[in-house]
Amino acid sequence: MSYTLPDLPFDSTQLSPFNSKQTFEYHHGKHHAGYVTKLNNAIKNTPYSEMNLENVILKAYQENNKAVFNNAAQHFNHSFFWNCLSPNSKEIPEETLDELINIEFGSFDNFKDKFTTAANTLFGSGWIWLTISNNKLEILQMKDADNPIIINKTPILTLDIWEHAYYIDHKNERTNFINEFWKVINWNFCLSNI
Ligand code: MN3
Repeated sequence: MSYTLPDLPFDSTQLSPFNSKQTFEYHHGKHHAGYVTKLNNAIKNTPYSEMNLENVILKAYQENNKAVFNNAAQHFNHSFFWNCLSPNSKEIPEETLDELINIEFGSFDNFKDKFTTAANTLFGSGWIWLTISNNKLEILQMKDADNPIIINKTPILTLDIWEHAYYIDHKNERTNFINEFWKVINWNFCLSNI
């Protein structure tokens, strides 16, 4: 099988000042598209082309096949990230997710502080993930293309901390990008991952 670039699940003009239309033109239209093209080239005529994306990520990670792993994981990570964003964000999550956050972190504000600190302190490029495993939530800092699939945890929410995610709009001010992220989270999507 070959992969295609998914459409953004929102109007790219509606998420400013978190990210502008121009950022999405590059981040989705160039970076994400590039990962999809390189992934298709890397798996062509190999056993990877017969697997689903999660199995490609796991097997390539186990085999230390960096060309396949990096592009497969980045395709998954970006597709997941777009789904985490919405111009119609509610302030806090609902139902089960709200309950699990309170159990694990004490309060939503405490969770927000911990996730924000993880995002601010990640050195270099990577992703911040909220994951669930055995009904327990966890915030993870992961480098480069790494994601929770490689450690058998289920992703709920992610934030892209590569500079290409924020440099056009926020330059070196990663903190501003992270602060704006809290205003555009699609909590319904997050809840659907539990
Ligand atoms: Mn990115």
